[in-house]
Amino acid sequence: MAVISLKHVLVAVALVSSAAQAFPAYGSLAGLSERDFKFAMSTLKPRMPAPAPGPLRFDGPKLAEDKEHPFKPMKMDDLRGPCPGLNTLAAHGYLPRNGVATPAQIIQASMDGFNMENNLARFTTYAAHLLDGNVVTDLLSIGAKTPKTGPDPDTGALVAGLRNHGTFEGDASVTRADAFFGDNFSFNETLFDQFVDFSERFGNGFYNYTVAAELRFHRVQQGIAENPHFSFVGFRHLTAYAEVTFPVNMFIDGRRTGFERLQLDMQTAETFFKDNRFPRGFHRSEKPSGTEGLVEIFSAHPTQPGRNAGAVDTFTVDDSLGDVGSANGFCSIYTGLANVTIPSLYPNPTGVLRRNLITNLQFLFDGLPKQSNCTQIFPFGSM
Ligand code: HEM
Ligand SMILES: *[C@@H]1O[C@H](CO)[C@@H](O)[C@H](O)[C@H]1NC(C)=O
Ligand SMILES: *[C@@H]1O[C@H](CO)[C@@H](O)[C@H](O)[C@H]1NC(C)=O
Ligand SMILES: *[C@@H]1O[C@H](CO)[C@@H](O)[C@H](O)[C@H]1NC(C)=O
Ligand SMILES: *[C@@H]1O[C@H](CO)[C@@H](O)[C@H](O)[C@H]1NC(C)=O
Ligand SMILES: CC(=O)N[C@H]1CO[C@H](CO)[C@@H](O)[C@@H]1O
Repeated sequence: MAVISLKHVLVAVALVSSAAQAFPAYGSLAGLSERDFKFAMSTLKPRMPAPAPGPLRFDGPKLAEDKEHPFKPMKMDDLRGPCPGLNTLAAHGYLPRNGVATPAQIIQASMDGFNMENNLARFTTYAAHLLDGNVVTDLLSIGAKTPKTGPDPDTGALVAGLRNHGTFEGDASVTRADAFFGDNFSFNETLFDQFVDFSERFGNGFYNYTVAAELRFHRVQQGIAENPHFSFVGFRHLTAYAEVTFPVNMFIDGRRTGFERLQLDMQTAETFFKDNRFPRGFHRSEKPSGTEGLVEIFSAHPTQPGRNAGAVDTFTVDDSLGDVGSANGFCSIYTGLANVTIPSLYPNPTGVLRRNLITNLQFLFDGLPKQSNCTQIFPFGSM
């Protein structure tokens, strides 16, 4: 008798707390149990995915911190994550300052603030949205408020947005430590000191493609030697190389020319990586920019995708989710995402979830580089 009433009390408490605890509109629906999914759908407002913005009309350099985009310090409830580019865009109001946005807003902001090239902005953003966003509400958070990255105990939601480890966010970042070491998204002073040291040794005090090649390779070697769970597979094999080109292509003032245009000074680097803001007077890139320099950075020290097997120095090659260095590099990464990783997050989608997954996968495919000629994959069928 006593046991039954205690059980009733617990059930009642659980009902009250889950009723009070609506599913967060930006929480990922990946991997939810059927029960949690039903609850989520009962509280969420589904939206048709907004169409992807096209290229900029004026695509030259432009003052980033203009009248409409002043820097403002974070408020208590603002969400920030591992990407210094997106954190900066939110701090200046190119993105909603709270850090929750639609994919269309993220693409537009990356173009407006940094002149990121349209296809790259689309491919990156839809990959992020499919991996970490809420595809039913069409919202993605660029990070999280609390350090917590696991599922929310009340709703099962993955609320960490881009801080979520192992989907987009990954190991071997140049200014953020691996998740294994505890803090996977914050600016890390020790690693930034290493960034400065490499820039002194290989770039005469500036960060450039030569420095990027050395530092990228070194961070991979560090991961293999120090992190028993070091993982460098599939999409991460691409983003790790793409991200080291961004500081040269998009953190340097677009009014520079010649050799100087490709040499990033340390004060500017620190303003973006640590303070997440545009330097005073900064002008965005002079032309739509993306992963220029990636091939020469990769070729300087080619690596293969793979992971440590639970102990340091046990790196084992695994190219089942793609390999940037292979003949069809970009397509192999796309195939890993569309054929394996994304369907594994959503094993049996139906209704509006399935519809929006199909739409976002189409947007992802449309964002592939124009010359890439990849075979499209339809893991959820077509509409
Ligand atoms: C288009 C949408 C974008 C998305 C979804 C995105 C997402 C991310 C994520 C999840 C990471 C963390 C990956 C990791 O290192 O573990 C990251 C890193 C990074 N992002 Fe972005 N990003 C975007 C645009 C940009 C832009 C426009 C810039 C620069 C102007 C930028 C610069 C960087 C840099 C430099 C890193 C590397 C940080 C490091 O290694 O310490 N991103 N981005
Ligand atoms: C910064 O990164 C280093 C190297 O990965 C790591 O040992 C250290 O614990 C990190 N520091 C903080 C404060 O997270
Ligand atoms: C990087 O800087 C070093 C030192 O100035 C220079 O020798 C090298 O050519 C630069 N690399 C690139 C790609 O600009
Ligand atoms: C996609 O995965 C299936 C197995 O789930 C496999 O049979 C097929 O060959 C894969 N397609 C591509 C293009 O890799
Ligand atoms: C694109 O791929 C198709 C089939 O995979 C092939 O027949 C065609 O020649 C390719 N086109 C280019 C421009 O590479
Ligand atoms: C795997 C993972 O998410 N690791 C960590 C990421 O960073 C946060 C904040 O320090 C940790 O709480 C997670 O355990």
